[in-house]
Amino acid sequence: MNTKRALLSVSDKTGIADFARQLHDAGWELVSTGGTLGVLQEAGLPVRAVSDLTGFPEMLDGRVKTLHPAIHGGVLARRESGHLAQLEQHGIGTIDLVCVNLYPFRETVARGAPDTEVIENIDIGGPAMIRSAAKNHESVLILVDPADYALAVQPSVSAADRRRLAAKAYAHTSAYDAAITAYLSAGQPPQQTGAPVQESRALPAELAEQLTLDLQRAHEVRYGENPHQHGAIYRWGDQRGPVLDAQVVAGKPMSFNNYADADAAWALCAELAASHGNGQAGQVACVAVKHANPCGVALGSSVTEAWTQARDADTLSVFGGVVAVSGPVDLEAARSFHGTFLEVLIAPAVSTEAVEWFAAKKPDLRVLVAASAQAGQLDVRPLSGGFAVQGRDLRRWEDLCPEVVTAKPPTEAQWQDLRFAWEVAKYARSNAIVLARARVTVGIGAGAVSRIWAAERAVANAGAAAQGAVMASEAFFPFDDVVRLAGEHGVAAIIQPGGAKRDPEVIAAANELGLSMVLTGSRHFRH
Ligand code: 93A
Repeated sequence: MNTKRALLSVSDKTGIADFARQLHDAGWELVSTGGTLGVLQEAGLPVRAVSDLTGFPEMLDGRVKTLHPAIHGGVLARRESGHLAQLEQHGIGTIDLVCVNLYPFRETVARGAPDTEVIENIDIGGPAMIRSAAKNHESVLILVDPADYALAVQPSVSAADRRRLAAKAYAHTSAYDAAITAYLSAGQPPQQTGAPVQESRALPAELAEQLTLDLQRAHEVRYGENPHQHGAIYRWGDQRGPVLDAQVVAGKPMSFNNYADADAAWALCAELAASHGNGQAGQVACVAVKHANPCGVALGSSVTEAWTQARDADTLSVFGGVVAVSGPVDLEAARSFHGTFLEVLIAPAVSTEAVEWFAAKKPDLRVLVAASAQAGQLDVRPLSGGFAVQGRDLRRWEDLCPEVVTAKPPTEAQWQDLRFAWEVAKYARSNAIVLARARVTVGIGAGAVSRIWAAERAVANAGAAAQGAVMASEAFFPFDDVVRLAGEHGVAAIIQPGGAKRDPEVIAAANELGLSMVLTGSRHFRH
């Protein structure tokens, strides 16, 4: 059998010498570009220079190293007589493994390097090799991630793994090109004046790399949001999710809307549980969701108490809702769901007796045991022909420095409620106003196109319960109207980001009405 040939050309040299040694021990011939060659030679490994294969030196300050038929022919040739004969005619040998990582373009941008240096860090030869090898993945192994080195030294690599590595390779080059596109689209770089660079919130490389095109069908659903729409649930790469991987222990199969709502309910429930002691100190969280918005949220001393309070917070909206609880559901807790029509219940655990009770008494209710998985870090919104992507809103209460701006500060109990209401407001669609008291929501206005309407909805839901409650707003008040409405209904304290032009008027209104107001400096739109 012919000796297998591996081409190694990496900017990040971590682990490359060890990997090359394993390849060498397994009988591979090693070929490398200048810098990588030096590292391998220093490690005492026999390695050939790319220039030895191409008959050309690296030229144009390294801009042309591997861009040559001796390299791309060796990678791209089909392993069949026609192509192999052509290689032979030109004295080209096959290349069976390509291990490349690219010039550090994003890192160069991130450290504020001058434009000429950034442009020089646009890798051309590397992506070309990655794309060639990935195209010919049936015959060539393509490695862009040191985590896959171990797989490559196995005696044989399955067709499925080769294809997965190829998909990963194209995801790698497309993320790289996306970063170049973003840089160039931002226009002319600023003159190098030494002025401080404004902090950039562009999607960083670590997150962009999660934008793999590796998608797998995770669940079938009967249809999409409506019966005349198609639908399916997909998994991104090898990510797991608490709802995506939840176990359905009772009830009907999950629908498209059930997945979306259960995910929304669980995300808020998990944040509240983490923020308020997760079952210790008697704090169990319950979140009822309708159409991705919370409609009743409570902390309680048990699942039963948290659930009954969340239910009673808005007995109309909870009908047909999706409920998440942060504590295990036993038979007694299960019985407390009697009498309310729900679509989905999700919990970290459900006892056998509870499952049997649900199966007998509420056969349609989908009962889910959440998988112990972190929620993903990316938040994606569809656009026609593409999508908008951002890091998830991971800002927690501990990350804030809330500032009291009124003469009257909140009481200790009101602080607790402000924290709770702020957490709920983060998970409600904008414009969102949340009223809460004793860590139970008493009125929620969400998804309103004007902030005053969100506030009107919230106080109308609350009725008499607005008296003495606290209010949270996920974004600032452009006018003092919401504060005046809150005052009229007896709201005692307000938390909001602040930062509006009319903040002085808004604060003056709060002082005039004897309310407390806390500014967080942090907006939480959820559109
Ligand atoms: O300047 S390039 O775009 N031209 C090339 O022909 C080429 N071939 C490999 N950059 C090229 N590379 C890149 O060089 C690889 O993607 C890798 O990042 C780097 C490895 O160079 P060295 O081994 O000299 O450190």
